[in-house]
Amino acid sequence: MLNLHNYPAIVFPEGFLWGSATAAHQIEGDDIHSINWRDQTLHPERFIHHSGKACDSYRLYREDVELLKTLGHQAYRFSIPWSRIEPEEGKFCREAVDHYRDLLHLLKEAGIKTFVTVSHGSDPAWFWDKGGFADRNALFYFERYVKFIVPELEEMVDFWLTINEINIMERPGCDKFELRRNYMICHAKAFRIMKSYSSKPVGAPHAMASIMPKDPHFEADRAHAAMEDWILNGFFYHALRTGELVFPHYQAETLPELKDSFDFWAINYYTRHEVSSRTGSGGALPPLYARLKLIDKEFYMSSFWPEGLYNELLRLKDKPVYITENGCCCTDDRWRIVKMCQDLSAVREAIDDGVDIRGVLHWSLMDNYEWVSFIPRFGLVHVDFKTFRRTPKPSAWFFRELIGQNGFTPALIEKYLPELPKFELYR
Ligand code: IFM
Repeated sequence: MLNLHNYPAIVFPEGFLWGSATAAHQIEGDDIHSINWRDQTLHPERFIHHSGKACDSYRLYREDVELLKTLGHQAYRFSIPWSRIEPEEGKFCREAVDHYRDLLHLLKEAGIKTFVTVSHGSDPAWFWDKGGFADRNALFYFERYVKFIVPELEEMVDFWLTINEINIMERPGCDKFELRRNYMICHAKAFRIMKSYSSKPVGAPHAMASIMPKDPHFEADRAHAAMEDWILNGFFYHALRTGELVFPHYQAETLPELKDSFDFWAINYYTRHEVSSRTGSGGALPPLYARLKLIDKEFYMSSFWPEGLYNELLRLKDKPVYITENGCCCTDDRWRIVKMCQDLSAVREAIDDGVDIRGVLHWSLMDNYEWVSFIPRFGLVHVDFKTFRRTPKPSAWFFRELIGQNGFTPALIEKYLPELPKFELYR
């Protein structure tokens, strides 16, 4: 690993946007009408924890805006839970709409730019009873929801995000390609609706990862890695650029509405995966070497790989890029600072090499519910899940200073990391 104490001073272009990101299901609590809540209740064996009150942010949102102000964030990404807006089919909830209007209003007053995701894991349970994203006949409901919510919030939103991480969506019993195609159709519809009501830029957050062959000298591993990379990354870029869906073992298909359905690349980047053609299951796994023991649990986020971020970003020179998520979960908060510096230096290099990157949103503002448990803590701010007390970690103050300087210097790194954290590896 590179020695952070040898890093040069890094400055970002003027006007670069710094902030953080969250999602409703993960912070608000009581997402009772969502399919995730229903799954947690009906199949507790699939979850380590129930999301319950999460960070109680639906109630404490004013405090969270204060936190953003204190920490100097210039932008905030959050999501609108469809489950609260339309808890029952066709019944839109005024109180929920007003809640998000108020949140947007407070952010606007604070001068914080907003990135609003209209779908980030809070689909209403009733929608999935009708087939959800797996059923083409049910997609009409999503379109109706987007047509309702966009004009309600439009005047206060700065950037729209359609559906989070379409490229890794799966659901038990659903055909992978059918599901992906339907998400693509919905993204394209959401994009067109947003453009018809709003002049604000629209993107679709993409779960980007660097895919590596386990044995780079073995042809089958290289071929396998190339295919996995297409399925995860290339498929999505090609589809958004051209409207064509090209998926292994399926007849290619073109969706005219999908072509060029984005104003900027919205990128969520965390790590790399390794593929082996000898494991049977194939699929992408965290690399077996150098797996950092960041939390006391096996988790996909176990390897830092800024080189991957740099390489992947070079594929995206055709439109502006916002990093809509980047961060790590760790028990020792110093790792967060290490990863931030590594990934941001990769971002700076990609800018130098011609990628038009305009901002970075840290995942996440605060520790939150990581889909099956509260164990991975991704927050700049520590949350006590019993009292909901928020306490900024040193990384939050580091980030605040970084925002103030629009970059970082060796002196700043040494102030927060006089000693670099010690490696502890999973074997
Ligand atoms: O918490 C998730 C988020 O909901 C989507 N992107 C990855 C994050 C960390 O795993």
